Amino acid sequence: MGCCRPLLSLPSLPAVSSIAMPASHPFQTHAFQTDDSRLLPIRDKVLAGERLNEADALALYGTGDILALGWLANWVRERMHGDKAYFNVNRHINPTNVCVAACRLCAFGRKKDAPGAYTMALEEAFSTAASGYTEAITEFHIVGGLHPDLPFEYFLDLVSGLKERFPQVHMKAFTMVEVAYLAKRAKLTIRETLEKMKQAGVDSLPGGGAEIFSDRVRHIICDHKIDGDQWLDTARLAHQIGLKSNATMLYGHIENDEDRVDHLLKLRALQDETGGFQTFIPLAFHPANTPLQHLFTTTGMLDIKQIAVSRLVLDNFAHVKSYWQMMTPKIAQISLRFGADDIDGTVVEEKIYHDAGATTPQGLRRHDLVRLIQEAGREPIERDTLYRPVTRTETSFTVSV
Ligand code: V47
Repeated sequence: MGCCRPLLSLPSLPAVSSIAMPASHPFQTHAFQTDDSRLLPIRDKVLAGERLNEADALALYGTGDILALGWLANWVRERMHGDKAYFNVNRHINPTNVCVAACRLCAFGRKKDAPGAYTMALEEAFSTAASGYTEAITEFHIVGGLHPDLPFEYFLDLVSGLKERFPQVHMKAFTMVEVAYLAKRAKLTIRETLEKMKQAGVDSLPGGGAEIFSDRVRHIICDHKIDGDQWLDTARLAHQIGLKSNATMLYGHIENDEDRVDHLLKLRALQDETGGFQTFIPLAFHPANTPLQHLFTTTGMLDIKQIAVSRLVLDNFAHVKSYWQMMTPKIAQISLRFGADDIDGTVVEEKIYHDAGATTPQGLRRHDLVRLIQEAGREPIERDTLYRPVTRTETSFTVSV
């Protein structure tokens, strides 16, 4: 690492392995080196298990020393998970793309009568759920547009109908944005809405719709969505009634480093309060076919940096996911050495990023995910949505509880 450049490497400190590696940390053994002096105090904090602050997070975003940043994030990742890298066998279901919101970031949503608009009848959603895969699915990931006419009962019947037909499958359904919209339409409180969803069979919530909490940016990229505080309030209520959720951040559009740090710190504060987030998933913006299509796509450097900074700042999140659909399988794989411990699942059918120009496959097979992880030198662990290990045969699976 850094063989040919002048190194600001720790004259006054003993070798990293002796100051910082607990005996129980047998993995990363090569020494930390950097040509960015701003990283030295941050390294000390990370190795001491101290929380990073706003200035630290900004310095991490500001560095070009991706290997030093990766060293730190990998150190934390290995301390938390050793060599384990998680994936799941899941299927995405998008029951409708009809959406009242018209967000500039989005290529998926359509007005009701626009070409390409669709809404699945319940039977169609049930048969979609059963199609496109051969290995037993452990999770349905269900998200869609904000449909102006579909009643709340449609969504409850969708989940209860799926539960009835696939009782072993975890229902990770509806973003905070959908929950808040359905509450408004059904004239219920958010808590009542979440409770009814839970009764119908929702087991946890995905992390979408968080975008970037900054009002300035949100007004431009997703003006008609709930604001950042409402997203956080909805997540808080979900956690309070016992539903775990994920959290996301959309980056690589018009936000700046301060916006990203603000977003991460707000998530960290809520996690301190509830402990209800399972995984953080940074989502790289895909501009094609959106009103923001003049923007560039993200670079590999930014994608990897985003994973590493997330791992270091979100010290109270158990998992950082490098979603292969969003990052590409190649970057997701490399991320497993830069802070990520999860690459998401088989997915089967993906619409949101493919409408926005993604060139990744629609789905990957279980053995593809295993290979990506193994070739990164990590140990593949199939998990369920709650990160319990899954053991499977050809046609069935068992979750270790
Ligand atoms: O909420 C929409 C984002 C999200 C674009 O919880 C876009 O396990 C990039 O949240 N370019 C949906 N991103 C996806 C999501 C997700 C995915 C995988 C796993 C989990 C999880 C959650 O996708 C949206 C929005 O933030 N999005 N349009 C776009 N053009």
